[in-house]
Formats: sequence, C-alpha cells, structure tokens
Amino acid sequence: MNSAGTTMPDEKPVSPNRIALKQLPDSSEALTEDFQRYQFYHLGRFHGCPAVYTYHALAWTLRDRLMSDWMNTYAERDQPGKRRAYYLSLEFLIGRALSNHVLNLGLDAASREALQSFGQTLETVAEEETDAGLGNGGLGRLAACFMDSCATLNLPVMGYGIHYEYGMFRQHIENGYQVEEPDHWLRDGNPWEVERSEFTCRVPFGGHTEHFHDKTGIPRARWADTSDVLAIPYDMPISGYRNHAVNTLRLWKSAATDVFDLNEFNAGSYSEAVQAKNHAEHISMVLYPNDSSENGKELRLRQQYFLASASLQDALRQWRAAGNSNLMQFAEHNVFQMNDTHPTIAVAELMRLLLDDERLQWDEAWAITSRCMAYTNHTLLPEALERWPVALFERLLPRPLEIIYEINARFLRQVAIKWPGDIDRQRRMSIIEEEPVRQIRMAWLAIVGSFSINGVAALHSRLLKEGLFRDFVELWPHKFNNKTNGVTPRRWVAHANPGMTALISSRIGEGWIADLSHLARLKPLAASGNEAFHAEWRAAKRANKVRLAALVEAECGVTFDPSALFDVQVKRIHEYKRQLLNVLHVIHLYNRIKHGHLEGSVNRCVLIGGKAAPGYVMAKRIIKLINSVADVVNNDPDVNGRLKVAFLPNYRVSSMEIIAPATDLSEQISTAGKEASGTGNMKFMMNGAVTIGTYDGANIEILDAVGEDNFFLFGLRADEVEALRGRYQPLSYMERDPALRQVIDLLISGHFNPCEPGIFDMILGAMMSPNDPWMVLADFRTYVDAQERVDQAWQDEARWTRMSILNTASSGFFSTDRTMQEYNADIWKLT
Ligand code: N85
Repeated sequence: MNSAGTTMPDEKPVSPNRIALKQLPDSSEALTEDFQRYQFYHLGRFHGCPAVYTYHALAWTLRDRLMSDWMNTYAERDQPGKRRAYYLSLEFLIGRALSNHVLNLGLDAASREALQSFGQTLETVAEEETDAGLGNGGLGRLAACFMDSCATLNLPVMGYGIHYEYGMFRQHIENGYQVEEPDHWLRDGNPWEVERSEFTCRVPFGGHTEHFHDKTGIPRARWADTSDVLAIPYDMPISGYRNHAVNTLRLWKSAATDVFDLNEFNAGSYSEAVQAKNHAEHISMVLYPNDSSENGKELRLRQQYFLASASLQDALRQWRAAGNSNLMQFAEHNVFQMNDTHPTIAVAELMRLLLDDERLQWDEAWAITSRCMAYTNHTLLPEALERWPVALFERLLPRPLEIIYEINARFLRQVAIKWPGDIDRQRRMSIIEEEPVRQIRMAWLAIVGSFSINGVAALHSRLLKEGLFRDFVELWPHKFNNKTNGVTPRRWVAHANPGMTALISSRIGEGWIADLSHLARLKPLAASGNEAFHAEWRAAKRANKVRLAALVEAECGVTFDPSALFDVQVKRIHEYKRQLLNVLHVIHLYNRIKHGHLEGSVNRCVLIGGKAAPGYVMAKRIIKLINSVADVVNNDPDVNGRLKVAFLPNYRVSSMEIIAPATDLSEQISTAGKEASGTGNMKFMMNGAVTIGTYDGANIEILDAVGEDNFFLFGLRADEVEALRGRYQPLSYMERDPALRQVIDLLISGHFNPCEPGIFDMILGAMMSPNDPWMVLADFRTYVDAQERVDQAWQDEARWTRMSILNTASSGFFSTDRTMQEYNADIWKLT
C-alpha cells in the first residue's frame, strides 16, 4: 500500500547502495489531497460517514509520511558491525498511536486543516482509535515509553512482542462489581501495522531429543518430531520526536504450519484436522491479565517460548542480512534486554540456536549468550517470581530443558569452587528448585545467563541486592545495577496537556520536550512575583479539570466540581497498592462531615480507577467497596457536595491522558518496600500534581527531586515494615485511634452494604489480621495527618500553585530519555 510504490526494507546488506526514499510532501494541501483520496477512493465514503473511517483515512495519510523515515532509518543501520539492542517483552501497553505520530511529525496544523474539509476535529477523530492494550500495567507501559525514547534518541533498538488478538480485558462495572469483557482491539483493522510474512519463523514444541556425534566426533543434539508453529511478524512504526527516526516494534502472531493436516482431512476427520490449526493460533490469542502473579498455565509458557524463539531467530537473520558472518562477533553487535523473567527462556533458546543450528561448541555458545543477555527485574513480590514445573518443560520444551540442566550443572560447579561444601547455598542458588516439586527458577536462569541485572528504582535495586539476589551479588557484584524508570514527556505532557505545554514553552521555549532537564528553568517562576504566570498555570489546570469532570460525569454519572481538590489514585487494583487505605480515608472524611466536623477540611473529589486480575477475589471486592462507599457518600444530602467519590471504569492509557493533567493530588500509598518503582507517580508529577506518598519505589527519588516541602510524606519505611512483621497488632491501632475505630465500626455496621450484608467481611478480616502483609491500619493515622496537611496547603492557593509548578519543574529526571541514556551508557553501549 506504500504510495511511493516501493517495497519495505528487505534488510539486505546493501545500505550504501540503497537510495534514500524521498519524503512525501507534508503541506496541508498535500495532506488534504491524500486524506480525501483515502476517504473517497479507498474507503468509498462521503462526508457524514462514521468518524472511524475518517480516522482510518487520516491514519493512512500519516503512515505514508512515516514510511520514508522508517525505511531510511533501517537502511542507515543495516551495515555490518553496527550494534543493536532488542527489547524482549510479553507486554507493550502502547495506547493510541495517531496523535502521537501527529505530534512527532509536527503535522498538527496540517492534519487539522485536512479534517476541516470533512467537518471533523483531530480530537474527535483520535477518539475513534482503540487503545492497543497489549499489557497489564506499569511493566507494559514502561516498555512503550522506552520505545518512544529510543526512537527520539535515535537509538537502534527494536521491540519484540506478541501480536495478541485480544489485549487487556475491558472492565465494566455492574452493581458495583467488575465484569470483564474481551478486548477485540483489531476488529476495525489496525492501520499502523505492516505484516511482514517474508520474515516468518518456525517455533518448535514437543517432540523429543536425540543425541549423536557429528562427522568430527563432536557430541550433538537434535530436537526431533516437533510440532512447529509459525511466527508471523507484524511491524508497528515507532516515531521519534521530530528527528526522522522511526524504529520498529515487531509483534509475532502465531499460525499453523499447514492449514490442515491433510491425512486426517482426507480420512474424514475434518474437525481433528482443524484442531491443530486452532492449537497453534491460540498462542497469540490473548494477553494474560495478571500483573503480579504468574498463573502457571501451559499456554503462557508457550507464549514465552514463542516470543523468545521467534525473536532470536529473527535477530540472527537480521544480523546476517546486515552483512555479518563471524558468529564470535555476535555478542559485540547484539544485546537483548529481557523485560522481567517472562522472556528469559531466551537464555536457553539462544544457546540452542547456537549449539544445534549454528554448530558452535558449548563454551563458544555460552561466551556469546552470557555477553548479550541483560535482565530487568520489576517486582519483589514472591508470588510474581516465575517458576515452571520441570514436568511441563519435559513435555513442551525438552531440548531447552536439557540446555538448562547443563547451564545449571556448570554454574553449580562454579558455586562449589567458590564456597566448597556449602550445600545449603548450592540448593538456594540452583536454577532447579527440588522441593516440593521440581521447578525451574526463571529469575535464576536470567541472572546466570545475563551480564547485567537491574532494578527499576534506587530502593528497589538496593532491596534486590540485600534480599532476593544476595547470593548472586556475592558471586558477581559487577552484574547488578539500578536504572530508575521514567515516562515519555511527549505522550504524557506535550500530547496529554496541550494547555500547560503551550504555557511552559511560552516561558522557556520548546527544548524541554526533547530534553526534559530544561524544565528546571521553570523553578524561578514558582516564586512570588510571577502572579501572571501563576494565574495562567491555574487556568491551564482548571481547563484540564473541566475536561476530566466531563469524563467522570459521562462514565460514572458523578458530578465533580472543578474548583474542588482532585484527589486521584489510578493503577492496577492490588492489596499492596493499598486502595483500601484511600477508602478508609474517604470514610473518615465522610464520618467527619456526618458529625459536623467541618473545620479545616476542603472540598474534595476522589477518583479511583484500575483493573483487578479476574482471579483476584480480594481486589475485585475492593472495587465493590469503592463503589459502595461512593454510592452512599454521593447520595447523602448531609455531604452536600463537600466530598465526591467516583470509580472510573476501564482505566487505560487513553484515560490517563485525561486524568494526569487534571490531578491536584497524586496518591502513591503502597506499603513501603513493595512498589518497585511506580511510573504513574511520574506522570502526575510532570503535570503539576503534588504527591501524597510513602517512602517507597521512585517516590523516594521524586521526594529528593522536589523537596519535602512539596511532597506529603507519611507512613512506615521499608525497614520499619519488616521490623514490625510478626509483631503487628492491628487492633492496637484501633484502640489508640478513635477516628480509625469509627471508620472500622461504620464498615462493620454494614452502613455501605445494607442490601448485601457480609460482603465486606473478607476485607475487614484481612485488615484486622495480625498477618496483614500490607499493614493498612499501621499507616492510617500518619496518612490522615498527611491528608490534613494537604487540606491546609490547598486552602492557600498561592502556596499550592508554587508546589504544583515546582513539581513539574523538578520532574526532568523522570523522562525515559534519561532512563534510556543510562541503559545505553551502562548496558547497551550503542552508538
Ligand atoms: N510491575 C508490573 O507491572 N508487573 C507486571 O505487569 C506483571 C507481572 C506479571 C507476572 C511494575 C506474571 C505475569 C504477568 C505479569 C511494578 O509494579 C512497578 O512498580 N505482569 C514498576 O514501576 C513497573 O513494573 C515498571 O518497572
């Protein structure tokens, strides 16, 4: 469909001879002409057609304008000896693409003009795009922000992921309960993706292994009688910000090798013949909706191996296509960053490809593999640590299993040499866990196979080194490092917050969009004496709040007053993130209002949003509680608008684009030591929200950057949480704190669930248990006190404005541009 009539880059080693593709004209006349051609001659639709067609016509018009940059970016890099990085991730939470490309290409005015001829606005057309929700939460969104920054920094990084037919489920709320619905995001077609069937790979499963000696007498293995699945790549363009670089996100879709098993088909077993096809296609059918625990399903392991194998085969092919041939240089030219343990079977798979297909010796293959793999950990929660039963591997991946055994045997010999006789240590460090069932510890495989292992915020990396990974740190201290997360300022400020963007640029120029450290230049403007700027800052925030209020009204039927404090917590629903603590505070405010204690408090609109894993009963009940409390609070005439509570359904990337710019107070209230980093906290900060938070994850670095005066800190620290374990007595907090007692009593009384008695008993039981790992009640008092400090600050408009500006001005560090520069300087070393 390329309008220039040329083919996609074929990745032959010919770049010096390859003609650079000329750009299509990007004047508004040219855009309008193309747009209308698509609208009339391609789609066959006139004015007044449903807006989704207009979206497609504009998307194709823009994609044509990306194509030359896309192809030229590859032509330039397709040269022997050039180093590349690959980001391996089961999740890429991309969201919408249209407005992002418009921004990056600088085609805002031209696009608007083209749409005008059709009586549409860019905003309404952009709304037609379904979010690409190929991720759960922070880990998946981080991968998408990384891709954006790599393109903007013109780093040769390709993302490898899975082309899920169904992304993250859609969340509905019925009678206050979460109901899941499949997300068929490709129903209307995806104008951004390019199918590249010429690069299809075969991924083996099942079968058995055979061992033999080759002609030179070297022992070899072969994986025989496999049931292969095809992996077909779909490429999505990732545009850089106004720099003509376009990187690729390559997503693999699974397909059967033969549409039908002809024997069975001819024997009349039509349905059996079709079954094999179904089986293969299931691999890329659906994203697993868990954000903090592995559910151990066979299909999930298939997905992991499918991604790892197809991506490594493709990277080897690309490397050869660029004109390389000496495999001993492969590690000099390639680095694979593994996004958590999900793709870490790649360690064994690269070994397999090098040993069995490329016929290298073990030591050669290991030297290559262990020099090009790098692993990022995203969580300390034990339930998220992946372990796969050996029995499942035996059946599904017998050859990779043999390789893992060999890696482990050689590794344990190293451990035994360093710590002779320390059997306990060998047991702890073994990649194979023996008891209670034999399982493969994927994190250990990742650590043994990688030259770099990083956490995602300073505290998290330290806790990893002192705790979970301690034995390995003693063996290989040089491998471990920290890379504090970030977010892309293009999507999260320049696109999401055009009002504030224009205001900032009017004072410090536009350079901050590509170099966020420039935001520090706003700091002097926070001081008094800049009242005009402050008034404009408040006006921009207010306009954003009006926009969010309209969304809340439409989605929840709750009226938010834009002059109230917008207090927001949006993220996955999990006990460790403590949405419950937020609810307890809401009930406390409600209780105060009911008792006529109005002194010192301010009008608040509390917004909570997020999805619960479908199998996570407690998280789903917390959603019900939020909705039940909201119902009572919003409909009690005594409350009289002082407090509003809403649960926003189906929280996703595109809703955050409306929420973050409109937020005054950002809730980051996890139990200390549990949130590896957090990235929502950074999006809010950049958009001028003030954080109320615990000393956890990247909150600590946010606090360092903005200073204690501009951050509401509360709660136990990570070491205090650990020290309290085993001695925690939640009831004692209730005895000492009448306000907490009243909140709990209200819950026990069934005040919020008169028609469904007992439904919150499980929540009460968990909170009042001495075994509550999240220690919700322990932080109640300091949280409420911090919220009272929030109220005081909010009442002083000048003070709040100053805090808000300083938060934005101090957020420069939290750009993924900085994060990617650090990955590159310390791990990838790309030029
Ligand atoms: N981690 C995160 O989002 N994890 C997942 O999405 C995830 C875990 C998991 C386990 C977040 C099994 C199957 C699928 C899975 C951390 O919680 C944040 O603190 N998906 C952090 O900011 C973010 O990763 C980015 O580092």
